[in-house]
Amino acid sequence: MILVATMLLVGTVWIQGAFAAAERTVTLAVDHMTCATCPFVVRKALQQVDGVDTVRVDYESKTATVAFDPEIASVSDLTAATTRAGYPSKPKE
Ligand SMILES: [Cu+2]
Repeated sequence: MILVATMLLVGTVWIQGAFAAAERTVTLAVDHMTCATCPFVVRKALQQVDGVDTVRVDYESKTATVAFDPEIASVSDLTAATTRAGYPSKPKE
């Protein structure tokens, strides 16, 4: 009986762990990207935010797609980071 309870407990912890590791992806519409160098600045700014995993910036569509851990970072952390770098952004609809 104790063994079953322990297994259930371990199972619960494991599931919570899996949830905590779940990433969220958001696409941001980024302003002021006027030349081909801008995406590198935007990408660097986003990569410096704690909890950010991958960043893909697309100059053509003026967007940044960011995969991040929602337990650590929020969308507003991301938009604040690009804004500080000179590129205001907001979640794309
Ligand atoms: Cu530029």
